[in-house]
Amino acid sequence: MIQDRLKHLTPEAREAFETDGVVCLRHVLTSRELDHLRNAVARQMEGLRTSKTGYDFEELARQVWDPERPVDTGAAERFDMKMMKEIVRSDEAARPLLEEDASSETGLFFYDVAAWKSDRGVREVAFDSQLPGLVANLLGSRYLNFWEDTTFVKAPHTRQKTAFHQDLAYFQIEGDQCVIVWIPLDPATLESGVMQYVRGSHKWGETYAPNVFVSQTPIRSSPENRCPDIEANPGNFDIVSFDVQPGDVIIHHVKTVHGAGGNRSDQWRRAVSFRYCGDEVRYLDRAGAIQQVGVSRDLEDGDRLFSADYPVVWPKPWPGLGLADAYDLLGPGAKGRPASCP
Ligand SMILES: O=C(O)CCC(=O)C(=O)O
Repeated sequence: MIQDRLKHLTPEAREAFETDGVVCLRHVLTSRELDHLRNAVARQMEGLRTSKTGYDFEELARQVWDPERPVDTGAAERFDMKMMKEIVRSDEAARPLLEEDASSETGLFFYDVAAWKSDRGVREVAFDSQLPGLVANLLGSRYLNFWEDTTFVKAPHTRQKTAFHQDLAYFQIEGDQCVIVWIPLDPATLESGVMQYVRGSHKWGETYAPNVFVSQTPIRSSPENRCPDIEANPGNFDIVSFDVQPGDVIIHHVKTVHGAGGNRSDQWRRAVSFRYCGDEVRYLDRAGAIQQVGVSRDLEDGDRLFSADYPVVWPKPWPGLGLADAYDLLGPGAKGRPASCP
Protein backbone atom coordinates (compact mmCIF):
# COMPACT_ATOMS: atom_id res chain seq x y z
CA MET A 1 0.00 0.00 0.00
CA ILE A 2 2.75 2.44 0.94
CA GLN A 3 4.52 1.68 -2.34
CA ASP A 4 1.26 2.26 -4.25
CA ARG A 5 0.82 5.63 -2.63
CA LEU A 6 4.34 6.79 -3.18
CA LYS A 7 4.29 5.48 -6.76
CA HIS A 8 1.88 8.32 -7.59
CA LEU A 9 3.87 10.97 -5.76
CA THR A 10 6.86 11.12 -8.07
CA PRO A 11 9.25 14.07 -7.71
CA GLU A 12 7.61 15.53 -10.86
CA ALA A 13 4.14 15.27 -9.29
CA ARG A 14 5.29 17.00 -6.09
CA GLU A 15 7.04 19.68 -8.12
CA ALA A 16 3.89 20.31 -10.22
CA PHE A 17 1.77 20.68 -7.09
CA GLU A 18 4.28 23.02 -5.49
CA THR A 19 4.86 25.19 -8.59
CA ASP A 20 1.53 25.06 -10.41
CA GLY A 21 -0.82 24.48 -7.46
CA VAL A 22 -2.35 21.52 -9.29
CA VAL A 23 -1.35 17.99 -10.22
CA CYS A 24 -3.10 15.21 -12.11
CA LEU A 25 -2.47 11.66 -10.85
CA ARG A 26 -3.42 8.68 -12.98
CA HIS A 27 -5.05 5.35 -11.98
CA VAL A 28 -5.54 6.18 -8.30
CA LEU A 29 -9.07 4.88 -7.68
CA THR A 30 -10.43 1.39 -8.34
CA SER A 31 -13.55 0.54 -10.33
CA ARG A 32 -15.29 -0.49 -7.09
CA GLU A 33 -14.55 2.93 -5.59
CA LEU A 34 -15.80 4.69 -8.72
CA ASP A 35 -19.02 2.66 -8.61
CA HIS A 36 -19.58 3.75 -5.01
CA LEU A 37 -19.33 7.37 -6.10
CA ARG A 38 -21.53 6.90 -9.18
CA ASN A 39 -24.22 5.24 -7.05
CA ALA A 40 -24.08 8.08 -4.54
CA VAL A 41 -24.34 10.70 -7.30
CA ALA A 42 -27.38 8.90 -8.76
CA ARG A 43 -29.06 8.93 -5.34
CA GLN A 44 -28.27 12.61 -4.82
CA MET A 45 -29.69 13.48 -8.24
CA GLU A 46 -32.92 11.65 -7.49
CA GLY A 47 -33.29 13.91 -4.45
CA LEU A 48 -32.64 17.19 -6.28
CA ARG A 49 -35.96 18.83 -5.34
CA THR A 50 -35.98 17.56 -1.76
CA SER A 51 -32.33 18.02 -0.74
CA LYS A 52 -31.50 21.01 1.46
CA THR A 53 -28.22 21.36 -0.40
CA GLY A 54 -29.01 20.23 -3.98
CA TYR A 55 -29.17 22.72 -6.88
CA ASP A 56 -29.39 22.83 -10.65
CA PHE A 57 -27.18 25.83 -11.38
CA GLU A 58 -28.12 25.77 -15.08
CA GLU A 59 -31.79 26.35 -14.22
CA LEU A 60 -30.81 28.84 -11.52
CA ALA A 61 -28.81 30.84 -14.03
CA ARG A 62 -31.93 31.09 -16.22
CA GLN A 63 -33.88 32.30 -13.19
CA VAL A 64 -31.19 34.85 -12.39
CA TRP A 65 -30.94 36.32 -15.88
CA ASP A 66 -34.67 36.40 -16.63
CA PRO A 67 -36.23 39.18 -14.52
CA GLU A 68 -39.69 37.57 -14.90
CA ARG A 69 -38.62 34.12 -13.78
CA PRO A 70 -39.04 33.49 -10.04
CA VAL A 71 -36.21 31.84 -8.12
CA ASP A 72 -37.20 28.30 -7.20
CA THR A 73 -34.62 26.07 -5.50
CA GLY A 74 -36.98 23.39 -4.18
CA ALA A 75 -35.97 22.53 -0.62
CA ALA A 76 -32.40 23.78 -1.03
CA GLU A 77 -31.30 26.49 1.38
CA ARG A 78 -27.52 26.47 1.34
CA PHE A 79 -27.35 29.60 -0.81
CA ASP A 80 -29.82 32.48 -0.53
CA MET A 81 -30.51 32.52 -4.26
CA LYS A 82 -33.19 35.22 -4.12
CA MET A 83 -30.61 37.56 -2.61
CA MET A 84 -28.00 36.31 -5.09
CA LYS A 85 -30.31 37.14 -8.01
CA GLU A 86 -30.48 40.76 -6.81
CA ILE A 87 -26.76 40.94 -6.20
CA VAL A 88 -25.85 39.48 -9.58
CA ARG A 89 -28.33 41.68 -11.43
CA SER A 90 -26.97 44.80 -9.78
CA ASP A 91 -23.37 43.86 -10.62
CA GLU A 92 -22.37 45.81 -13.73
CA ALA A 93 -19.59 43.39 -14.58
CA ALA A 94 -21.86 40.32 -14.39
CA ARG A 95 -23.02 38.53 -17.51
CA PRO A 96 -24.26 35.02 -18.30
CA LEU A 97 -21.39 32.55 -18.44
CA LEU A 98 -22.74 30.34 -21.18
CA GLU A 99 -21.18 28.33 -23.96
CA GLU A 100 -22.16 29.96 -27.23
CA ASP A 101 -22.32 26.99 -29.53
CA ALA A 102 -25.11 25.09 -27.83
CA SER A 103 -28.64 26.39 -27.90
CA SER A 104 -30.54 23.79 -25.90
CA GLU A 105 -32.46 24.56 -22.74
CA THR A 106 -32.14 20.95 -21.63
CA GLY A 107 -28.85 21.19 -19.76
CA LEU A 108 -28.34 20.43 -16.09
CA PHE A 109 -25.54 21.58 -13.79
CA PHE A 110 -26.21 19.55 -10.67
CA TYR A 111 -24.58 20.41 -7.35
CA ASP A 112 -24.94 18.82 -3.94
CA VAL A 113 -22.71 18.26 -0.92
CA ALA A 114 -21.97 16.01 2.03
CA ALA A 115 -22.98 12.63 0.64
CA TRP A 116 -20.38 11.12 3.00
CA LYS A 117 -22.69 11.58 5.97
CA SER A 118 -25.35 9.23 4.68
CA ASP A 119 -23.50 7.12 2.14
CA ARG A 120 -21.13 4.41 3.30
CA GLY A 121 -19.69 3.99 -0.21
CA VAL A 122 -18.61 7.64 -0.33
CA ARG A 123 -17.00 7.25 3.08
CA GLU A 124 -15.15 4.18 1.85
CA VAL A 125 -13.58 6.24 -0.92
CA ALA A 126 -13.01 9.41 1.13
CA PHE A 127 -11.63 7.64 4.20
CA ASP A 128 -10.30 4.24 3.10
CA SER A 129 -9.02 4.57 -0.48
CA GLN A 130 -5.44 5.56 -1.29
CA LEU A 131 -6.46 9.23 -1.17
CA PRO A 132 -5.98 10.15 2.52
CA GLY A 133 -2.46 8.69 2.74
CA LEU A 134 -1.52 10.15 -0.60
CA VAL A 135 -2.80 13.64 0.28
CA ALA A 136 -1.22 13.60 3.76
CA ASN A 137 2.07 12.72 2.14
CA LEU A 138 1.72 15.40 -0.54
CA LEU A 139 0.98 18.04 2.12
CA GLY A 140 3.63 16.76 4.54
CA SER A 141 0.94 16.63 7.21
CA ARG A 142 0.98 14.39 10.29
CA TYR A 143 -2.78 13.95 10.14
CA LEU A 144 -5.65 14.79 7.83
CA ASN A 145 -9.22 15.92 8.41
CA PHE A 146 -11.95 15.33 5.86
CA TRP A 147 -13.84 18.59 5.33
CA GLU A 148 -16.63 17.71 2.86
CA ASP A 149 -17.48 16.18 -0.50
CA THR A 150 -19.20 18.09 -3.30
CA THR A 151 -20.84 16.71 -6.42
CA PHE A 152 -20.74 18.55 -9.76
CA VAL A 153 -22.57 17.03 -12.72
CA LYS A 154 -22.97 18.58 -16.15
CA ALA A 155 -25.43 16.81 -18.44
CA PRO A 156 -24.66 16.61 -22.18
CA HIS A 157 -25.12 20.03 -23.80
CA THR A 158 -25.11 22.06 -20.62
CA ARG A 159 -24.22 25.64 -21.52
CA GLN A 160 -23.47 26.87 -18.02
CA LYS A 161 -19.79 27.34 -17.21
CA THR A 162 -18.35 27.12 -13.71
CA ALA A 163 -17.17 30.67 -12.97
CA PHE A 164 -13.49 30.83 -12.08
CA HIS A 165 -13.04 31.00 -8.32
CA GLN A 166 -10.73 30.15 -5.43
CA ASP A 167 -11.97 27.70 -2.80
CA LEU A 168 -10.44 28.98 0.45
CA ALA A 169 -13.07 31.61 1.29
CA TYR A 170 -15.93 29.10 0.80
CA PHE A 171 -14.70 27.17 3.84
CA GLN A 172 -14.62 28.05 7.55
CA ILE A 173 -10.87 27.53 7.73
CA GLU A 174 -7.61 29.40 7.62
CA GLY A 175 -4.29 28.06 6.40
CA ASP A 176 -2.78 26.86 3.17
CA GLN A 177 -2.59 23.18 3.94
CA CYS A 178 -5.82 22.14 2.26
CA VAL A 179 -6.45 20.48 -1.06
CA ILE A 180 -9.38 19.65 -3.28
CA VAL A 181 -9.36 16.31 -5.06
CA TRP A 182 -11.49 16.44 -8.22
CA ILE A 183 -12.60 12.94 -9.17
CA PRO A 184 -14.04 12.43 -12.66
CA LEU A 185 -16.61 9.66 -12.94
CA ASP A 186 -16.70 9.90 -16.76
CA PRO A 187 -13.92 10.60 -19.24
CA ALA A 188 -13.56 14.39 -19.30
CA THR A 189 -11.98 16.82 -21.76
CA LEU A 190 -12.25 20.53 -22.42
CA GLU A 191 -15.23 19.76 -24.68
CA SER A 192 -17.15 18.11 -21.83
CA GLY A 193 -16.09 20.69 -19.23
CA VAL A 194 -13.03 19.31 -17.49
CA MET A 195 -11.60 21.63 -14.82
CA GLN A 196 -9.18 24.41 -15.78
CA TYR A 197 -6.60 25.82 -13.37
CA VAL A 198 -4.59 29.03 -13.38
CA ARG A 199 -1.02 27.85 -12.90
CA GLY A 200 0.76 29.38 -9.92
CA SER A 201 -2.33 31.33 -8.73
CA HIS A 202 -2.01 29.69 -5.27
CA LYS A 203 1.04 31.95 -4.82
CA TRP A 204 -0.62 35.23 -5.77
CA GLY A 205 -1.02 36.03 -2.06
CA GLU A 206 -4.73 36.80 -2.46
CA THR A 207 -7.89 35.44 -0.88
CA TYR A 208 -10.83 35.95 -3.23
CA ALA A 209 -14.48 36.23 -2.26
CA PRO A 210 -16.64 33.22 -3.15
CA ASN A 211 -19.18 33.38 -5.98
CA VAL A 212 -22.08 31.08 -6.81
CA PHE A 213 -20.56 29.58 -9.98
CA VAL A 214 -23.13 31.08 -12.41
CA SER A 215 -21.44 34.50 -12.26
CA GLN A 216 -18.16 35.88 -10.93
CA THR A 217 -20.15 38.22 -8.66
CA PRO A 218 -18.93 37.91 -5.07
CA ILE A 219 -21.48 36.86 -2.46
CA ARG A 220 -22.30 40.11 -0.67
CA SER A 221 -21.49 39.09 2.90
CA SER A 222 -17.95 38.27 1.85
CA PRO A 223 -15.12 40.80 1.62
CA GLU A 224 -15.14 42.32 -1.87
CA ASN A 225 -11.87 40.94 -3.16
CA ARG A 226 -13.04 39.88 -6.60
CA CYS A 227 -11.42 37.09 -8.49
CA PRO A 228 -9.93 38.45 -11.75
CA ASP A 229 -12.23 38.08 -14.76
CA ILE A 230 -10.50 35.04 -16.23
CA GLU A 231 -13.35 34.21 -18.64
CA ALA A 232 -13.04 37.64 -20.31
CA ASN A 233 -9.27 37.41 -20.75
CA PRO A 234 -8.22 33.74 -20.81
CA GLY A 235 -5.17 34.57 -22.92
CA ASN A 236 -3.76 36.68 -20.09
CA PHE A 237 -3.55 33.71 -17.76
CA ASP A 238 -1.53 30.51 -17.77
CA ILE A 239 -4.42 28.04 -17.77
CA VAL A 240 -3.83 24.30 -17.61
CA SER A 241 -6.23 21.37 -17.96
CA PHE A 242 -5.91 17.60 -18.16
CA ASP A 243 -7.87 15.08 -20.21
CA VAL A 244 -8.87 12.50 -17.63
CA GLN A 245 -10.33 9.03 -17.35
CA PRO A 246 -12.27 7.58 -14.41
CA GLY A 247 -9.67 6.47 -11.84
CA ASP A 248 -7.53 9.58 -12.37
CA VAL A 249 -7.73 12.43 -9.86
CA ILE A 250 -6.76 16.10 -10.08
CA ILE A 251 -5.52 17.66 -6.84
CA HIS A 252 -5.45 21.41 -6.46
CA HIS A 253 -4.28 23.71 -3.70
CA VAL A 254 -7.06 25.54 -1.84
CA LYS A 255 -5.84 28.88 -3.25
CA THR A 256 -5.52 27.79 -6.88
CA VAL A 257 -7.98 29.69 -9.06
CA HIS A 258 -10.04 27.33 -11.19
CA GLY A 259 -13.18 27.10 -13.30
CA ALA A 260 -14.70 25.06 -16.11
CA GLY A 261 -16.52 25.38 -19.40
CA GLY A 262 -19.98 23.99 -20.04
CA ASN A 263 -20.46 20.51 -21.41
CA ARG A 264 -20.56 20.78 -25.21
CA SER A 265 -20.31 17.03 -25.69
CA ASP A 266 -22.89 14.23 -25.96
CA GLN A 267 -21.51 12.59 -22.79
CA TRP A 268 -22.27 13.20 -19.12
CA ARG A 269 -19.61 14.91 -17.06
CA ARG A 270 -20.04 13.62 -13.51
CA ALA A 271 -17.49 14.52 -10.86
CA VAL A 272 -17.13 14.46 -7.12
CA SER A 273 -14.65 16.55 -5.22
CA PHE A 274 -13.21 15.81 -1.79
CA ARG A 275 -11.73 18.47 0.47
CA TYR A 276 -8.97 17.49 2.93
CA CYS A 277 -7.23 19.65 5.53
CA GLY A 278 -3.78 19.12 7.07
CA ASP A 279 -2.51 19.67 10.60
CA GLU A 280 -1.73 23.38 10.11
CA VAL A 281 -5.31 24.29 9.21
CA ARG A 282 -7.39 26.03 11.88
CA TYR A 283 -11.09 26.71 12.15
CA LEU A 284 -12.20 30.25 11.20
CA ASP A 285 -15.83 31.32 11.08
CA ARG A 286 -15.00 33.41 8.04
CA ALA A 287 -17.35 36.17 6.84
CA GLY A 288 -19.02 35.04 3.64
CA ALA A 289 -18.05 31.36 3.88
CA ILE A 290 -20.84 29.05 2.71
CA GLN A 291 -22.76 27.73 5.69
CA GLN A 292 -22.53 23.99 6.05
CA VAL A 293 -25.79 22.18 6.70
CA GLY A 294 -26.04 19.61 9.52
CA VAL A 295 -22.78 20.41 11.32
CA SER A 296 -22.58 20.76 15.08
CA ARG A 297 -20.56 24.04 15.01
CA ASP A 298 -18.64 22.99 18.10
CA LEU A 299 -15.37 24.68 17.10
CA GLU A 300 -14.05 28.14 17.93
CA ASP A 301 -11.80 30.28 15.76
CA GLY A 302 -8.23 29.02 16.01
CA ASP A 303 -9.20 25.44 16.93
CA ARG A 304 -7.77 22.43 15.18
CA LEU A 305 -10.53 20.65 13.22
CA PHE A 306 -11.08 18.05 15.91
CA SER A 307 -14.83 17.57 15.62
CA ALA A 308 -17.02 14.67 14.52
CA ASP A 309 -17.96 16.94 11.59
CA TYR A 310 -14.41 16.69 10.20
CA PRO A 311 -13.23 13.12 10.77
CA VAL A 312 -9.53 12.40 11.05
CA VAL A 313 -8.94 10.07 8.09
CA TRP A 314 -5.16 9.81 8.35
CA PRO A 315 -3.26 8.17 9.92
CA LYS A 316 -5.25 5.00 10.52
CA PRO A 317 -5.33 3.97 14.19
CA TRP A 318 -4.00 0.67 12.90
CA PRO A 319 -3.29 -0.56 9.37
CA GLY A 320 -6.18 -2.15 7.54
CA LEU A 321 -8.90 -0.58 9.69
CA GLY A 322 -11.81 0.62 7.56
CA LEU A 323 -12.91 4.01 8.83
CA ALA A 324 -16.08 4.04 6.70
CA ASP A 325 -17.82 1.67 9.12
CA ALA A 326 -16.25 3.19 12.22
CA TYR A 327 -18.07 6.45 11.44
CA ASP A 328 -21.43 4.63 11.75
CA LEU A 329 -20.45 3.60 15.26
CA LEU A 330 -18.79 6.81 16.41
CA GLY A 331 -20.05 9.67 14.25
CA PRO A 332 -22.62 12.27 15.29
CA GLY A 333 -25.43 10.26 13.70
CA ALA A 334 -24.70 7.17 15.79
CA LYS A 335 -27.69 5.95 17.77
CA GLY A 336 -27.90 7.32 21.29
CA ARG A 337 -25.08 9.77 20.69
CA PRO A 338 -26.04 13.44 20.57
CA ALA A 339 -24.43 15.62 17.89
CA SER A 340 -22.77 17.79 20.53
CA CYS A 341 -21.13 14.87 22.32
CA PRO A 342 -17.35 15.51 22.51
O1 LIG B 1 -16.76 20.56 -11.38
C1 LIG B 1 -16.97 21.78 -11.41
O2 LIG B 1 -17.56 22.32 -12.35
C2 LIG B 1 -16.48 22.65 -10.28
C3 LIG B 1 -15.55 21.95 -9.35
C4 LIG B 1 -14.91 22.82 -8.34
O3 LIG B 1 -14.94 24.03 -8.42
C5 LIG B 1 -14.23 22.21 -7.20
O4 LIG B 1 -14.20 20.98 -7.11
O5 LIG B 1 -13.69 22.96 -6.36
